Amino acid sequence: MINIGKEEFKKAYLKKFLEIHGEELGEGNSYKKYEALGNLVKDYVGEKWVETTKKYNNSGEKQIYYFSMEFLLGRLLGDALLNLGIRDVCREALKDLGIDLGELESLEHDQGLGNGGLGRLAACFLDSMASLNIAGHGCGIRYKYGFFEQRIVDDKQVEVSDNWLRDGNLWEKRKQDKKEIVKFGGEVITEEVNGVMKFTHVNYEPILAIPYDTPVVGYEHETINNLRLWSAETVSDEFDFSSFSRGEFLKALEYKNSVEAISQVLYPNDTQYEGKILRLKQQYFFVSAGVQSIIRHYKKHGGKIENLDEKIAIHINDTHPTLAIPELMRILLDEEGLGWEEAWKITTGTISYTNHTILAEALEKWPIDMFKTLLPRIYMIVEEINKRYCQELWNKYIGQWDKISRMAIIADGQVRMAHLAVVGSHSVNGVAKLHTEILKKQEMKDLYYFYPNKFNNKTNGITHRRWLIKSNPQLTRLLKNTIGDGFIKHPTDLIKFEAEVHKKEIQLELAKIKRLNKEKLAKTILNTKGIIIDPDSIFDVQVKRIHAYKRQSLNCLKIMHLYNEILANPNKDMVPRTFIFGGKAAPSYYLAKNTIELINKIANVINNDKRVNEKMKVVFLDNYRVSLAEEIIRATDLSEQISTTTKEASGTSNMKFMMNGALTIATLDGANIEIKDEVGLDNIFIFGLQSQEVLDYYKYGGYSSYEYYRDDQRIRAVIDDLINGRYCSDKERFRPIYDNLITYNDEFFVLKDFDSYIETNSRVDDEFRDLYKWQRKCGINIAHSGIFSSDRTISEYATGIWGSELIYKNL
Ligand code: 26V
Repeated sequence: MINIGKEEFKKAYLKKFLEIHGEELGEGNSYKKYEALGNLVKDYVGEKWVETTKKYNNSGEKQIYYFSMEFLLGRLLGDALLNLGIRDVCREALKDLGIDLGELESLEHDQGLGNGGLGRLAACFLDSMASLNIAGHGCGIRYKYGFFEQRIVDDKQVEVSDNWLRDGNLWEKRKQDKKEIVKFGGEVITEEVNGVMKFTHVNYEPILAIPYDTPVVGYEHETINNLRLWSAETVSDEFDFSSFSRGEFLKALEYKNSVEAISQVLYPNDTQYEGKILRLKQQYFFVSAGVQSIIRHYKKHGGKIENLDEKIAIHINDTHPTLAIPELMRILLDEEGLGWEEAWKITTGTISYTNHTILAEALEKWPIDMFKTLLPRIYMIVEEINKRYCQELWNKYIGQWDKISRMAIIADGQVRMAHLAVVGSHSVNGVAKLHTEILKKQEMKDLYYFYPNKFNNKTNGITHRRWLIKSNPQLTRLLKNTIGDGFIKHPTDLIKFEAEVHKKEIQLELAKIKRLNKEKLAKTILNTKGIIIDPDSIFDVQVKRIHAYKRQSLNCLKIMHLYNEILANPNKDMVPRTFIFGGKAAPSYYLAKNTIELINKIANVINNDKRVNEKMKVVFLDNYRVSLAEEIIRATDLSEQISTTTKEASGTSNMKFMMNGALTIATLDGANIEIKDEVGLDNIFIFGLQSQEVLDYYKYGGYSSYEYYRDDQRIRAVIDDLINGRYCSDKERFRPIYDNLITYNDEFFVLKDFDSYIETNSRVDDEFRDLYKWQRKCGINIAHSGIFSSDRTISEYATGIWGSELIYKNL
């Protein structure tokens, strides 16, 4: 904890302002004020950062490296202040100077280097590792452009590049001296020297990898870990001026651009995605730089290669960093001179892997030719891994060629990254109970039966520091006043709140806090969208990536149906509702973009129909991102978690909503199941198909969406409304959604679940009328949300996967 009083802080701030801007603090220019504060905070962080690194170097404790292509950090200032323990002092000090801390915090550009759940999970994990004093560091790519910014123009999504570094990034530090070289292309010369095979990589293209380090501040400032993001540059930046006169200058520039392209942009998680060479380059680039720098550092501080797996753990976030396996093998074999068996034991002992989805389109596979040409030595190693593994398979499954080729790493002209990840690591985990079961019994069945001990479950979590303490200060205050502040360090202590939630005054207090947060969101909506919403209405929220399996379409049909009902019965007795959506569609995912347009068209029609406006409004919030999520989630009454059962590996926004006292309407999918188990069926609204029913439909068929259309007049009406011009004068506009639901038999069972969804929604309405009862349920959700803190998840990873004595001691 930093010990500093208000006056001292003021002085330090004014001094910092003068120092970095060369002028005294004056009126206006808030960004300069933000910069001064950020730099001051960085000073506080800096000393401890060096100290932590020194401590790690001397203690020899096991170092964990979390490799991920995505880190969706959001803004950093507020969290750093909170974890340093000076957010309140800072707020007061700035207030005296006429500055609003909230305003400065909001000037920071979100660090949006991630698509969604997977990238945000990586960010929550970094926060938890630092806060639990675990030596856990991130390794990824410093994309020049983050995930695109979404604008809504004429109701449609338009993508704008996210130039997040434009105004500088005060948190990062370029570490020129820690650069690495990554080698692409070329050939491998194989020769025998003194009876040992030697592999020499020649004629390759060297690329410079420059690390940028960002401090990860742990709660109470005891530990500051490191997030290292790599940027690609040409090996030599000096232009050969003689080439200028030879007319080759432009060529040189072109080359520079092609190299820098490697860390230029984050790939969106597209359904139509096909293996692109630039993505493979990105993967090898950061993984090779990361593994090389880990080993260099390890050896520099006296580490012995034979003990690597006792001292280092490398965790791969989905298959994207799987090349860490052959890269580590390459270093151990070619540079350290180990034999295959020993290298393999160390590699598998070091690496562990998390799977984040069962969606087939996300399983990465690379064409052999592309792989081999770009990474010739790595390909040889993967081939050898595959050969030895297939030999083992052969020993066990003699003659079962089909099975062996199904399980192989290289087959059908492709390299299967998920198989490589399972074979080359000692632990494979899913991210919620159902997901892990589906991995074991369906998606990776063969691999599971071959390696039963590798598979385990680690249900996801979220950092309660950002998602409760920082983003919902009023609720945090109430919790502190009623159950003390123990839950900050031990989030499962939130369970103590359960004893309070039956009290009327607590229920009223919860309602008051929610109302305040709703008013704030209503203001944001008015300012950004020009839509007036009623803070007394139910805020019914679905914010997440737009995808067919997440079924924003089901929510749309519900809203369209409600609209029909109110028009048919203007006196319908209901609680007014505001339907709020947010989320980005992958740029080439046509159906998802069509869904965004549908939501906006529905909003236009409904929000301009005075006959229904006292009862319903619809809002699509542009550019959903971490900072906007913080504002929305604390103001939500009803959290929509309505994916087709079996499809959402875990979900993490479900946990954030719960922790902020929203009730959940959900299918029994992903971590919704664990949430239901925690709070009990009385405190969550469950509907829809069960997982076995979905799996059976997929296996045996038997579902006809047309029959639901034909037999249910409510469904017929809303489906017809998609193509009769009701929401858009161009009647063909929403034909893709119509076709998906009717012509192509509704792959995600939207119509099948419609009835139970509508029925469950009317139960929501009934329950909401009783404020006390509703708030008691909200309170129970808050009380039970502690186990969904990523501190619990990270403790499980540390003890169950990364295991080391020092880690056990820390927990
Ligand atoms: C796949 C691809 C394919 C190629 C282009 C870029 C790209 C980027 C990401 C992905 C994988 C996405 C998997 C993912 O985000 N899964 C989500 O992980 C969350 C954290 O575990 C989990 O809560 C969500 O349920 C799950 O959908």
